Amino acid sequence: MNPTTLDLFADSEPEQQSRREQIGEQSYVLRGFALPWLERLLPALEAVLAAAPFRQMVTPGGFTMSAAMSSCGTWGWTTDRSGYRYTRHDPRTDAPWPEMPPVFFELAQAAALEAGFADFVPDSCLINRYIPGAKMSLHQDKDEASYAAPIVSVSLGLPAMFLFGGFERGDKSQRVPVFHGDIVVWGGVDRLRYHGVLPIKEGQHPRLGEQRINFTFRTAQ
Ligand code: MD3
Ligand code: FE
Repeated sequence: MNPTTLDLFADSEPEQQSRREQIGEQSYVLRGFALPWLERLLPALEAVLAAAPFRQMVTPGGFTMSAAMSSCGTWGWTTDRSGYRYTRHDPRTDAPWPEMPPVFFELAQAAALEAGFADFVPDSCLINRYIPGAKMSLHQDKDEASYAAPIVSVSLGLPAMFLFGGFERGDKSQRVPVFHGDIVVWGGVDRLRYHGVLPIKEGQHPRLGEQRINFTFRTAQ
């Protein structure tokens, strides 16, 4: 380890085995950050999904998204033929979205802090499920009322290749591999970058099976 590397870890909790990689001016990958939280995260995830199961949504253009989605927190992200929006209720059942489990909130806040964003208060967690072949095309996250807060993304299960683009669709993207337990945080000047996920490759994850699950925490309102 050189002195620069040591400085990088000077502020981190000693028990949190995590490496921080900077991928943009205000964007970081926190390798393995979610791993120590996993045994609390998974039961909480099961409870959310029991109340609001995964479903595949349709875009305004009429395409069925390959990733299946659910949400928890005050606001859930949905799309249908009439557009994209955050809603307080699950349109499948008309029930309020399940509350955000405390362990979700605490993990998102801890990861944001690790990336330099203090006081992150997410009010929305979109949960994406990818099976092999599923992908997410290049897009910007801009349905939120303000872009002041960062976005925190937790990856579980099968690995994925993120596309980390620029501020216009045609800008060159960098490819960032993400693995089980990694967290990506982006905000500030990087908040409106285009991004996407390449098709997930076949595989079996020892804990999650043949899928990738991603939590995307946002301050929607
Ligand atoms: C931000 N989800 O739900 S999040 C979404 O893995 C979404 O399910 C993806 O995009 C997923 O809106 C990716 C992580 C991510 C990756 C690359 C980015 C966020 C990024 C590049 C620039 C800005
Ligand atoms: Fe996105």
